[in-house]
Parts: sequence; C-alpha cells; structure tokens
Amino acid sequence: MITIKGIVVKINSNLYKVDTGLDTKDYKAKGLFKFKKTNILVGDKVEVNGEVIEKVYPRVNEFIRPPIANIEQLIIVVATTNPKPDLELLDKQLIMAEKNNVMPIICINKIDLSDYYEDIIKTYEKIGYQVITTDAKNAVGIEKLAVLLQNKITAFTGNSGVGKSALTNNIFKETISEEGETSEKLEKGKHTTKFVELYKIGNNAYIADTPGFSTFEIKDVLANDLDKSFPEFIPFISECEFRGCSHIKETKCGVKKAVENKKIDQGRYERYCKFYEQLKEGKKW
Ligand SMILES: Nc1nc2c(ncn2[C@@H]2O[C@H](COP(=O)(O)OP(=O)(O)OP(=O)(O)O)[C@@H](O)[C@H]2O)c(=O)[nH]1
Ligand SMILES: [Mg+2]
Ligand SMILES: [Zn+2]
Repeated sequence: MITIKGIVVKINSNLYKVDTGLDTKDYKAKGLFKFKKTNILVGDKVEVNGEVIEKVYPRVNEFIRPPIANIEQLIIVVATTNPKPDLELLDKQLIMAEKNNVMPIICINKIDLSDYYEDIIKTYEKIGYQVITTDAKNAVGIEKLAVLLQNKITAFTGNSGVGKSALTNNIFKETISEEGETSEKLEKGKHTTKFVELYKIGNNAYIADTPGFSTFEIKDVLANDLDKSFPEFIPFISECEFRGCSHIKETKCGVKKAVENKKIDQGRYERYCKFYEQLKEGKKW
C-alpha cells in the first residue's frame, strides 16, 4: 500500500471523506487516533493508506464553531440591509481572522437592495482591508469573488441571512468543477446551513459553507493587546505619552488625537472602546 496525501472534506460519524486529488472517498481513522483523542477536522491535511487515515499534519489554525481547520481566507459577508450591517460583528471577525492567521476579505452583499454602503467601503479600504461588493441575487460581482478563491481554502462568515449560501451557490454556477458537481449539492432548501463541508471549486481551491464563525472563542485577545488588532491605530501609538496607553482615559494619547483629526474613523474607535471595556470586565464576546 502506498501513502497518499489528501484533505478531509466531510465527516460523517466515523467516516472521513478525503480528497487526494486522484479521487474523493471515505476513509476510517486509524485506531490510534481514538486512543490519542486526536479529533480529525474538516480541512485537516492527512495521509491515507488503503482505507485508513494514518497521519494528520499539524494545523495552521483550528476552530471550534464551526469545527474546521486550516482556513486560509475568510470572506466576511455584510449585507447592505436585511439584515442591516453589524459593524461590531465585522470588527470582531477581523480581529478573529488576524488572531488565527487568516486573510480577511470584506464582502458587501445585497447591493441591489440599498445604495448606502460607500462609507463602509471607505472606512475599511482606508485601513487596508480588501472590500468587494456583490449582489448574489443577480450574480453581480461573482467573477471577482471567484478569482479571489483560487488556490485557497476559503470560508464565509457573517450574520444569518447576509447571503453566504447564496454567494456560495453562485460560485458553483460560475465554476465548472472537474467532478461535474452542480449547485444542487448545496441546495439545502431555505434551511440555515448547519453542517461543515469543503466544496472543491478547482485545483487546490475549496470553499466551506459554514454557519459562520463564532467570535466567542477568541481566547487570546487581551484588553491591553486589542489596539494591535486595529491596524490603523499602530502608526499613532508611538505618540501616546504612556507606554501601555489604553487610548481611553489618557489625555496625551496619539490614537485619540488621530480620531479628533479624522485620521482614524470615529466609529472604529468607539467600537474599540466598547470591546476594550468588555474584555476588561472579562465579558465573553
Ligand atoms: N436581494 C438580494 N437577496 C439576497 C442576496 N443574497 C442573498 N439574498 C437572499 O437573502 C436570504 C438569505 O440568504 P442566505 O444565502 O440563505 O443567507 P446565509 O448567510 O447563508 O444565512 P444562514 O445560512 O442563516 O447563516 C435568501 O432569501 C437569499 O435569497 C442579494 O445579493 N440580494
Ligand atoms: Mg447559509
Ligand atoms: Zn493612546
């Protein structure tokens, strides 16, 4: 038997569906994993031999909600309306992406329903984030999105109803997958997406249609480090009088001055203050 590398794309009780590039089929986990309690996740890079998974490679990142590993890119979806943009959630997801070494991209969807989204684009592009706009209903902006997905494992996240599944379905209509997959695979009626699965959209390109990433599990964010997750604050921190300045109550503060001079967005700063207090109080997100 020869050993082949692959990626776990789906888990069904004790069967692990692995795509080896040659084919995609179910494998069992070697008994060893059960004793070691090595839980195998969707997204895991593995070695298979015969009918079993023999080895799980170290993960770049792993998430609990949803249970998935090795995500390289996160498309954070915000709807222009219905539901209205939740910038607190957006900022928390950006922090979460940064903490897990995932490249974030902001996708403003449902641009057919409202024209009021220029401010969001301006605010976040100025910081340096990539922002794209889409209308999943009329398949607008999908080609651009599809290009960003090449050669990566990408997950979508964002509030329920923003259009994650609609965007994913559109990608499938754009992409002629090698295995002749159709968008039907993703039709789950009108139900909220509950399961985690990687869908192949090309060589080395997968998308995960997930229920969205929870920000509850940001274990590593400390209030005093929060400013480092706001990239636009960083150039001004050196102008703060005190090392370890929280940028909240201090008077001689470079960040606060930059907010006054409109070099930092007021809304982003307010959300920073809110998150800071929440983290100080030990509140969970
Ligand atoms: N007008 C319009 N409707 C959209 C667009 N994108 C999605 N919708 C609709 O919005 C509703 C919610 O879309 P979904 O794709 O199910 O949202 P979701 O983010 O997957 O939601 P959950 O699975 O609950 O997390 C559906 O009725 C979609 O048809 C869009 O760009 N424009
Ligand atoms: Mg969905
Ligand atoms: Zn400061």
